[in-house]
Amino acid sequence: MISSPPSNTIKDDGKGNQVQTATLMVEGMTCDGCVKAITRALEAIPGVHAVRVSLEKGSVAIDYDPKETGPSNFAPSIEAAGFTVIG
Ligand SMILES: [Cu+2]
Repeated sequence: MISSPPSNTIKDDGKGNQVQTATLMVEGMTCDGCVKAITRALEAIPGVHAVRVSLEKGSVAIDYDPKETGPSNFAPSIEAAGFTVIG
């Protein structure tokens, strides 16, 4: 399996707000229930705008406002939902 480093990109939402995207590799996601659980857990964090889960890649991409939150808040929420963050 090829492992890639977590990516971190910044873009502008067109309204002058910064939106940053963090991509985490997560182990243990197998079905739509897992996708919903992770999405719900992350969207509950203030400053998280959008969550995109790929079961195929085992990745979770999180769009967030860097003024409000950051990747250090994401892993604990994912793990609290019962999954393991591996990268
Ligand atoms: Cu599941």
